[in-house]
Amino acid sequence: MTDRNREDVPKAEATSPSRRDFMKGSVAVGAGIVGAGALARGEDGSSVLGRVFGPSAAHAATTKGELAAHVPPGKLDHYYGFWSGGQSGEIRIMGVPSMRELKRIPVVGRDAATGWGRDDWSKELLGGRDSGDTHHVHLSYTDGTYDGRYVFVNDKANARLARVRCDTMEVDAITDIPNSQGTHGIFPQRNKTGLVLCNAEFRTPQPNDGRDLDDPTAYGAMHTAIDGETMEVKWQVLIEGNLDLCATDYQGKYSFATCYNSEGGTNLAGMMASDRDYLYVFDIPAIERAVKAGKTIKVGDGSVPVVDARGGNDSHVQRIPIPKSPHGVNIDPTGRYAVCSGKLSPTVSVVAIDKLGDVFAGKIKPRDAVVAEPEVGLGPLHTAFDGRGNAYTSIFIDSVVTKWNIDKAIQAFNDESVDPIIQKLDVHYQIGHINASMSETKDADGKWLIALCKFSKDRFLPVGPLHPENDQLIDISGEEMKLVHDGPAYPEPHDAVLVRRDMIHPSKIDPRTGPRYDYYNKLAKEDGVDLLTANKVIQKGKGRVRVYVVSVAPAFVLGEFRVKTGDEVQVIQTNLDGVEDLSHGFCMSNHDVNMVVNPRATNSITFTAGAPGVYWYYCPWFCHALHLEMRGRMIVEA
Ligand code: K7E
Ligand code: CUA
Repeated sequence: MTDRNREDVPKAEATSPSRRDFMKGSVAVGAGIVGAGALARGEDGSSVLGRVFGPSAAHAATTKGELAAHVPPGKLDHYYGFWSGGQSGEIRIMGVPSMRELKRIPVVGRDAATGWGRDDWSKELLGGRDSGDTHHVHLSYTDGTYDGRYVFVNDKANARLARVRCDTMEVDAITDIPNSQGTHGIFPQRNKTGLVLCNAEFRTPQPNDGRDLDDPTAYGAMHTAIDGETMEVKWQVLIEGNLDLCATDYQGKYSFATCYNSEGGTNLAGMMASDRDYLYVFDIPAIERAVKAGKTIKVGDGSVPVVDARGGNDSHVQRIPIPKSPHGVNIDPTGRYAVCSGKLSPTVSVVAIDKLGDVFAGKIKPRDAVVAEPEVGLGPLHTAFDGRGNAYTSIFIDSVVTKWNIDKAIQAFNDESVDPIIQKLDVHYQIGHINASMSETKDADGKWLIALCKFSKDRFLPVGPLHPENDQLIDISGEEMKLVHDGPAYPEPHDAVLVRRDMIHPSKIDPRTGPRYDYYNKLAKEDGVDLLTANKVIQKGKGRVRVYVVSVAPAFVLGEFRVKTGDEVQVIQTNLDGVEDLSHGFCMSNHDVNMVVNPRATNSITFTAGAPGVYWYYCPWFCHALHLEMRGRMIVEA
């Protein structure tokens, strides 16, 4: 096989002011092969629903190759689904296949229910920025599969990486990423809890200190490595193009980034000008050698070593040409292939990872690492895998999922008589991300697929101009994909992973470990109190007061406390109930103060005491038959 640089990739041509029409037009012009009419239509989700919502136990095969999505009352799901929450700044935990929403984890936004973003500890973590945009959730790995320790998620809005502990399902670290805007794709290394790689989607002046304002050719973007254990930024690689989705191999050697704007354009037409963009391949050991040898530059405050890899292929970075404006990059469960979705090309490009050594060594051209390029439909975005050699690509413009076979696609690259496409299934509508059970691990099990659709249109009761998203569940256990469930979601999940339930071990009461308790133990030490017994008011001077309170259902042990009007009051509450599901909380009437305190947890919140008078504080979480009686008085003196 020689160079397969195909010339059949279309030129961008604006045919309509609407973005979707625009994309469709631009892709169809040159490709002219895959039209909506050629697609398999008429999959009837409702008939499948009728069959699977029988009395059978969850997950049991009903008939050959068919799974039950109905989880009867009292039965548990077989998978944890971790969904990003987009503009809500959350992570959501779903039960799969029931699609029951089990929990929302506030990450980078405020949450009125729990007080996240308002209580002292979370405010400390958030550093004053309490909105965000979470897109990509990935769990930490050991030996190519989930190790059940952490969940990582990006905040695109504020260039941050957050980490959630899997025992408490609470955020324990948030790292600001320097020299970056639009932190988008992230992926942890898969051989061990090592680095988490983070892509900056937006090119900016480097450093962004007022220089090069009107010279976009001088802009660049960072591929950043953060230590998944310490959450420290270790190094960055500066690249000329933008960096979109991210992936890692299974060995800890390479990380990947798609680039949809190799042109360096600052407007739509400029970003779509070329027929080819790139998959960037980063050689992590080579980058780390350069960092160690001091072959780095200073950008900004110079606190992070930066390898400058702009301009051309070298020992740190290789650029694999991919048609056109690629978006997703996903690694198959064998670890052999990186699948890049063309977005503005109707193709996905399959890159053989075992050829990358020869690419870096200069023995073959970068493009020679592409071993297949099947046409999957208009607007391919992301790909999932079933562990049986099949791939499932989300097709945004056509609103379908295309199932195709990887080996056949490789054969078809040299033999046009081979058709790798197995099935196209309608989804509703405009699918973005897609993922399959355990798809991102070596344990991909090919049972369930979730399709995160960006538009729900007519699928649910109308609820005003802001529609729910539609997260659809698809059974992929058999030859044919079968749609089994529509799941309305509050905007806007971007990505999700489905994790076998035996891999996650949440604690039922707070283990009282980690940085939250470093924070509270420090305060207690300073005041000479024990958090588990302290019920007292401590004057800190300058109008500052700390109030320690312990709660045991159904009472605050401290039934009243006195402060002066205008005092800065910090209430530090510890819940002594070590009973599963027995959360208390603290709400101060008419003070905009409300937080949860989970079993055996400590939490605190700070506010300014209002005008002189009596204010009742109460426990807002239903905890006991005498829950309503769980209250006390703050007496504010003049
Ligand atoms: Cu919505 Cu992964 Cu941010 Cu694709 S991204 S669709
Ligand atoms: Cu404690 Cu309600």
